[in-house]
Amino acid sequence: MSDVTTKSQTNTSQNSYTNILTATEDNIAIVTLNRPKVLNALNHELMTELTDALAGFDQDSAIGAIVITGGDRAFAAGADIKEMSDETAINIMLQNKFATWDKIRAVKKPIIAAVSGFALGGGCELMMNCDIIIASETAQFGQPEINLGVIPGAGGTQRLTRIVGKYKAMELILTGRPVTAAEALAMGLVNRVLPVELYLEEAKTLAKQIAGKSQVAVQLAKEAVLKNYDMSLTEGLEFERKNFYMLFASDDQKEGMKAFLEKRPAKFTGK
Ligand code: DAK
Repeated sequence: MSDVTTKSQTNTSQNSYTNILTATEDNIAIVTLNRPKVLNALNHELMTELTDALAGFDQDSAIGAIVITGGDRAFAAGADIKEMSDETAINIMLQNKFATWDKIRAVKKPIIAAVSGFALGGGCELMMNCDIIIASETAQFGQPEINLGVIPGAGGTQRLTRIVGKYKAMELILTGRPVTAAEALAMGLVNRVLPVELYLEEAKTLAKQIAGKSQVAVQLAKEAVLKNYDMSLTEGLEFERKNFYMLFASDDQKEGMKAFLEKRPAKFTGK
């Protein structure tokens, strides 16, 4: 065993991304969602950059694990409502821009989410695509899509139900109520909760620990765990997505998203 302690060095990559930051530190990669003015709302450009960066690190033999994080105020407050609000059911289905999200599932290396502040809607779903979740005490989690007149569309109805069970998932998805980090820990939605000044370091430490293992074993272990977890998920995801797209034919989706953007309560008609 070496008696020389090497200090971690963070290398921030020079790349053309505008909505994320990427860096490497020892044998891990760190991807930071970076649209702080809109609480890291996940627009298509950000998702394209994120999945491109993840695919790159997945191919990079020097990297053993990936950390995805946001800012202390927000991991991500969901998909970009402004970008979605005027979509039509047919357009959203034909263009299928949301298909980018599927690429996260293809990442073979372990992904650790370091989550602080808002992890809502697509933000919570992005987090649930990760393999281990470290939260700050200020984190809050939820699926508020119902308040916009839609439903979760990136796996929330399927993954959240598998993680926390039917009754908790129903409550969160049907009411849109966010839960605190402490509640999330109690329901098994996160691995552990730390003070805000420590959560990211903890995630990096864990990532380095995993990156130090046999990479082939780590990848096959991840694949095996997901295989078990994944059974019959595909059908559920397809069903959920069709219903998500179909809701863009409703008045309530138009009203819900418009009301959000106008900062007023929505008036739903059930049509
Ligand atoms: N989209 C766009 N802008 C957002 C946003 C979002 N999701 N969340 C926040 N912002 C913007 C706000 O509009 C505001 O912008 P300005 O007015 O300053 O220009 C800025 O971020 C700061 O937000 P607030 O002023 O609202 O900040 P507050 O602290 O008062 O409130 C909040 C924070 C997080 C409680 C609130 O912003 C909020 O409720 N945000 C919306 C949360 C939400 O409803 N999220 C779910 C969105 S729907 C799919 C994949 C993904 C999805 C669906 C399908 N497929 C693969 C098919 C995902 C859908 C969703 O996530």
